[in-house]
Amino acid sequence: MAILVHLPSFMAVPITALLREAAPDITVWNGREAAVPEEVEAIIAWGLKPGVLPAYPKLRLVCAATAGVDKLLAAPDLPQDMPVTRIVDPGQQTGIAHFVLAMALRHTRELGVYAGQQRRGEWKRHRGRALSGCRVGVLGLGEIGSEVARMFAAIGFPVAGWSRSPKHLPGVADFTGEDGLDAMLAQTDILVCTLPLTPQTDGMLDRRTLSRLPQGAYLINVGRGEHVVEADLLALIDEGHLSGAALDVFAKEPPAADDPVWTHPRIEATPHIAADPSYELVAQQCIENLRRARDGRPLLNQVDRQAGY
Ligand code: OXD
Repeated sequence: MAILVHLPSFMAVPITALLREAAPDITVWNGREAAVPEEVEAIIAWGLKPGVLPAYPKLRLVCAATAGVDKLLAAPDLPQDMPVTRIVDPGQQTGIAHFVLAMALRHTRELGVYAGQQRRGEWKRHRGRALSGCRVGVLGLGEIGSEVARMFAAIGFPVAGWSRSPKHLPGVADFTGEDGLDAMLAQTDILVCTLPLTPQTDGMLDRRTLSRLPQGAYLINVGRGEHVVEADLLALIDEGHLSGAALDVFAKEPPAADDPVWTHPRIEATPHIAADPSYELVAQQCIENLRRARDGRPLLNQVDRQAGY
């Protein structure tokens, strides 16, 4: 029984060590060079280039080391019946909600404006906006979006959420479907994207959608960069329709050196740091799922390949 860790080294090194410690009976290889292809039964990965999967004839399981599985599901040679699992980590959900809240409060309390003033030696007070008048709309009410919505509601923001089916979260107004999306956007001052990336949500935050937000609205994206049509977002900010955006994810990470997000005065860009999943949990879940797959038992956090998450 063997697991192949196929991840960038900053994740691969700790996860490999944790796997070895937790399951001395399982062989764990960090990187394809060392692995014996015929023995690999599970791969932990983030994305898979064409040609990787067919090299492992005994593969039973692909484990994402992350909450999002879009890069894995995009692998052209991922067999239709190959089980894929993802990470569901309450600690990561809380971390992402803290990050989103920090960005929202930075915006509502105009901390970016004060940082600029400090650099210019300028002492000028602005009237802040009451949280109760700042309406939040959360796109996607999965584990992460629900936690984000819950935290906003807990500190007094009016909160709405848009999801495939109504979630009935306390203190969160439900919106569903195309009409529901337009209705929610029309009453959203801070839009938070926590959606999974699927063919339906790819490019969803384009000029048409973002224009439905009221003048001065702000976007926080912790979903995927591909949700946002960046040129449309920047144009709407420059035209004054939107007040700015906090972007933690990008279609290309890192963005190209000449990407305007690096320097745009109304964009807060962070390098996909909202919150990582716990590496302990990644290792434990992969081991548990490999044992389950061998015994024919149901897997933990198996991805619905049709839905794409
Ligand atoms: C992700 C993650 O899916 O960090 O981006 O878990």
